Amino acid sequence: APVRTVAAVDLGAASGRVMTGRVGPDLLGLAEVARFPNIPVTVGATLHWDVLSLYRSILEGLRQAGPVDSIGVDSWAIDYGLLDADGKLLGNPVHYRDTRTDGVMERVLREVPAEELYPATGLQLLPFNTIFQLVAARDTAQMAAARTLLLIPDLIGYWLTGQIGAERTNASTTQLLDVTDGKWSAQLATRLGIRPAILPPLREPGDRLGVLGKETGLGGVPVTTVASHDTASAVIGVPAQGQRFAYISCGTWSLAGVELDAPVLSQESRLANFTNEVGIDGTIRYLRNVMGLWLVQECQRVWGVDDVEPLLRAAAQVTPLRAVIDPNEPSFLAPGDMPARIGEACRRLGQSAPQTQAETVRCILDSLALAHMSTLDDAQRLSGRAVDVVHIVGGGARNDLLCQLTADACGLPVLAGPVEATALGNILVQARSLGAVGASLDDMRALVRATQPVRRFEPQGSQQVWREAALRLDRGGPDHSAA
Ligand code: LRH
Repeated sequence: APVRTVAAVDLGAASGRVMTGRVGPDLLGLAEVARFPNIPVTVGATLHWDVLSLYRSILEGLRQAGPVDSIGVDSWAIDYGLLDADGKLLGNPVHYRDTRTDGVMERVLREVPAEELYPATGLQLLPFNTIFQLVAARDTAQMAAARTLLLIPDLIGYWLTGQIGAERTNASTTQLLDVTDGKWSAQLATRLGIRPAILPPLREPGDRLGVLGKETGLGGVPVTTVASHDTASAVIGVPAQGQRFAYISCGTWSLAGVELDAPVLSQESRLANFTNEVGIDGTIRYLRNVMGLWLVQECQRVWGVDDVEPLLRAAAQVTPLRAVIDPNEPSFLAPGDMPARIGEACRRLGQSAPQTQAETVRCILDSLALAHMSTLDDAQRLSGRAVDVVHIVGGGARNDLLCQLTADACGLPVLAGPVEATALGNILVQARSLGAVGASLDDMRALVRATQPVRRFEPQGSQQVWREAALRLDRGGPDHSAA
């Protein structure tokens, strides 16, 4: 098979990037072409994504990438733009951290009980799931004018090619997709006052989407549908062998879980707030969202500290497990004074608040490691899938302290990397469609294993201290992760 060059557009909540990949049967080379910040904008009282700025940066990045055989786009999940009857975007997409969904989930659950919603959709309850955002927007003029809902990568794909559709892995994060028959749940939508007609036809990762429109100035290049949910692409890029592995896709969020062949829809799974997101080739990502490095990022913003490395070095010197919090406390979700909120959470749990930046960061990292531990414990128990190793991919794989703490807490070796698992997953799906790599998920992972550096962290110390630290969180009352 010939070597192919493809471009991956990967939009994260904090930054976007355009990467190129050179791919062949024994080759997987990655180069970063452009990286740009993703800065939300408050207009009125609403937090928006600056989607035109992202689009401009994408086009610039693609221009710099030079000639490629195909382009694929992935992004964070759940958020969407609405098109009117002329195919024009209605307003700027709203950020999932916006407050418009406050209290909406609770209202919806009175209309459709969780006992019914969970087996139908398989999704964990996150207050900002697309379904709740749509209910929050139900009576707006914008919604009345809306004809088509496009998730962010589908919106970018539409602007690039003129083609409309809903890529399946990302569609599965809306809570409007039926996890059993794989179709949009028109009935559920209608029941909640969401017009099913706005939900576009589903398409599959690997499908040819279209070609770049003339007005992009980059004409004629094919665009391939990838696993457009960034987490779905990241899990493709996990260099795992066999099935006995857990993954943590660690960036703004820590998405921690296992890969299964079928969803787990039990009552226990629902109460533990585990999600069944659709992956490539019929796989299920059985995981729970842990509020990840957002907690550090938001501290950095408040402190005005751009470089995280000195903070991490200082945090490594702090006494371990001085104070721990539940990262999934709802109060951490919105932008704001994170250091103060962390301090309050510590005090509420009967611990003294961190006094320095280093102590605050250490508190967050200890707490994330602890959340990784309980999440992966739950994932194994609820799914029956035992694991021998934890793969950390994404930006968090660069964070040695977090990788080591996670190994210690889980009592398992951590394999860290690749940092760019999402872009690799994006690239591999395109390459597969072009016939440049083996056809199976195992083939794709074998190529990642053979070509990408991975670092190993052995568990140290006794897990007992972590189990004891976990007990401190019980004083906080019921498990917040279950909403
Ligand atoms: C990670 C992610 C995650 C979603 C969140 C909104 O970037 O896609 O899987 O839960 O963003």
